[in-house]
Amino acid sequence: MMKKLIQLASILATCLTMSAFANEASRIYELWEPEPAPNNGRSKWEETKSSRRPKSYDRDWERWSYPIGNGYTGVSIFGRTDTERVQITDKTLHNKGIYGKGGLTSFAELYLDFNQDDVKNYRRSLNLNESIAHVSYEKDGVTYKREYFASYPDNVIAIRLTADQQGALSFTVRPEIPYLAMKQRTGSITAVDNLLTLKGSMPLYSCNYEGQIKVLNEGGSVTADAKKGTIKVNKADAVTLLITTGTNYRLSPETFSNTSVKKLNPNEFPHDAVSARMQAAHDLGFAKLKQNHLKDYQNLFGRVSVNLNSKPSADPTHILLQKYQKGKANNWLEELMFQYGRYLLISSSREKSLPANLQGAWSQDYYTPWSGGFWHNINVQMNYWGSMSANLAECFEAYTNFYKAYLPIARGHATDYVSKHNPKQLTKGDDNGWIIGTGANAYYIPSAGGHSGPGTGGFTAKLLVDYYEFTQDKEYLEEVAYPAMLSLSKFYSKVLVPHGNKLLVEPSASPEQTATPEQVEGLPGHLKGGRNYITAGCTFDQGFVWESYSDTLALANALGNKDPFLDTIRKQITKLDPILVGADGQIKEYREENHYSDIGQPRHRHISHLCPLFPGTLINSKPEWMQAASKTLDLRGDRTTGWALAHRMNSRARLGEGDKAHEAFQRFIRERTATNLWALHPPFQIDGSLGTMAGVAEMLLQSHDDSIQILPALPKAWSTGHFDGLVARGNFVVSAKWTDAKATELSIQSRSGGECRIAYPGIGKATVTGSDGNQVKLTRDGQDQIHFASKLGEKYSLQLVKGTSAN
Ligand code: FUC
Repeated sequence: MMKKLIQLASILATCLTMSAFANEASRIYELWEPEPAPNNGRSKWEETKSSRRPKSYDRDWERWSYPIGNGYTGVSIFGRTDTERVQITDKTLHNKGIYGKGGLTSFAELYLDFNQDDVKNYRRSLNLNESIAHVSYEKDGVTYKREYFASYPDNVIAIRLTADQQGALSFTVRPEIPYLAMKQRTGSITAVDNLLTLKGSMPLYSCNYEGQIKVLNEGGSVTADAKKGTIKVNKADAVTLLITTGTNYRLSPETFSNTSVKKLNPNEFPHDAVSARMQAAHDLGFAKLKQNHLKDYQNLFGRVSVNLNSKPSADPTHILLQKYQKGKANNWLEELMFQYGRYLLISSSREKSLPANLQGAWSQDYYTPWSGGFWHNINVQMNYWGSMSANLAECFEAYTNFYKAYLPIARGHATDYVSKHNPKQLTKGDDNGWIIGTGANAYYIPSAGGHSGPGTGGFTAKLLVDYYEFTQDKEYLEEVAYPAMLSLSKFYSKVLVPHGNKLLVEPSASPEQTATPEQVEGLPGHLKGGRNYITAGCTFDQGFVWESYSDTLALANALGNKDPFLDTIRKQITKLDPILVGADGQIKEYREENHYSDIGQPRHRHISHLCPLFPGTLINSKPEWMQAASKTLDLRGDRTTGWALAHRMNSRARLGEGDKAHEAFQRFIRERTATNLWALHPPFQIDGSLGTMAGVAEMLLQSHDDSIQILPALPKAWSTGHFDGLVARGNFVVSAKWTDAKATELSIQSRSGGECRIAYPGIGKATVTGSDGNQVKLTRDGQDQIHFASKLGEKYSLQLVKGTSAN
């Protein structure tokens, strides 16, 4: 399905190397420190009911370790010289988790005992251009080096240790199965020749796991200690460590629907698969593995550059961050954060892996905060907001596959939901659509309800629609996006209840907002569990019904589909009345609200009533609603958590408020970013990193309203710069250069053909040439918009005329 896109992407990559911004490729983005990550250990392991910070919390891991990953496996590297710690997460390994419904838990720890102190010229780094972590230092006149990477194509972790003197490498390889004492898993370690095997099971869901570590020495010797489960390397010249992990997990409807121990087949073991991968990696050897890894990774990472006229900094990352936190603006750090977001997405979400979870692919925990799941009331969606615009649509395929696997369960949930809340609307069979609620994980798919209304479904489906709109993949439209939208719309049509001449979702809840009994006294809704206000027609739910209906109609149009149900949508969409402006000029969160925050916490992290602004589009359609959204953001304020700042940043970008979007980004960096640049809620959650990455792209390029908007929310701080390779809906790849906030160069590659409509102040006077240098026939829609019929694969340059407002 992606083949055509990938082919075009590589054509484009070639074009970009020849482009005016060619030297961009030489900008190296790296995180680095002159010290190893500290490793003071975790807090006590005992079980806890705190979803935010379980007792296995490990501050050093969270703030200082460097993450690498290949979608399946996440690895955290400390880079130590006494005892190196390499913590390994396999996204499929779950214990019962914090809520008893499954939760991510650490797979393994790998310790390398070097016992080297007082080293000189120490440096550790994480190179984002190559996705390789490095450690180097000197000890007793010998220079030691290490490289670490996680390969997606060969599904293996490779670590290479070298020294500049022969026979200098002596250390013990000592793996550990964490949290065995907690008795939720069994496990043992064997050491035979040069192979360590970690094996056991997680009886809760019959999950069998295996990890293998192969120690390949060049020179010297290796000796296994069967009793201790370790391997000793003695006087080697160089060593390659290969690590493969696996479980018997299957992404399938049965895994979600089967109950408890029957979720997986207890008689199935990953041994053969893990061994075969190890053998294949061994046969390839380190150099070829690295070559395969670079080819795969750089094809994705190398597609986009963003240059905000910054000077690369020589400071260690924690100093760079500290200076920024003390108020020193730094565009380099902002660029680095953008590329780090892209790096983290590639490292935690690949075509054949599970999607990026709440912590991406990294958890050293016994119980990962919030179970390390796929949170569907904003977090998992935020993980993918930037996937298409930042030219990483392939990474979203992980979510599509997840969606396909959970769809039968989600259909069952829809039938149950309608029979519970609106039984008269129930259709026999399973034609009641589908719905997913908030706290999903690799083994469990919840229904909507509780603290978040069924808008969670539309929130999710927006990604499927976006995937089609960005890639123009017709097969996806036909097989995934349109059926998903039609079916979701059917579900929504059954949860709408007439209120006068309006149709309102009932019951309805604005995600996680909490109200007091005094606030809701005398109102038609009620407080659930004493906190969440459950009512009819919250903006979050009404908004997503509107978005889903309108997307369904648009996709039906693209396909020429005439399903009779579309008439129901056409009738109902006019009665949704989703956006209401209150007495303070705010977008109301609840219909019953008059003044801002009559109901709910005024500074709540969620801004779910602004979802029709971003990622939705409804609010964008009316200037007075845009103004009300801006007012709402002012009232809500930016004193909030990591991911919540990312939503504010994207929302401000949609409003064209570049400086305010930038302020949210700055606050995110100052207050919610760890020294390894991970996003902190706190604790660590990947959504903030990926959401702000999307925010940068959204500030530079937008395409939600049928036109490609160039530099729609440029802040003063970025008044000069250029970008290459961002993607607009319609599958257009855009490059732009600007000085003093005015575009000077613009080029567009059409990856799917079709009408290309570009909006920019003064662009009406521009001319467009194709790759042959000939002028293209175009239509000018006034001063600020042009459009032309683009040809598949063609690259166009725009000549912006001096003297217009564009130049
Ligand atoms: C949502 C948020 C919380 C947290 C959780 C994982 O429910 O409201 O703040 O991020 O997801």
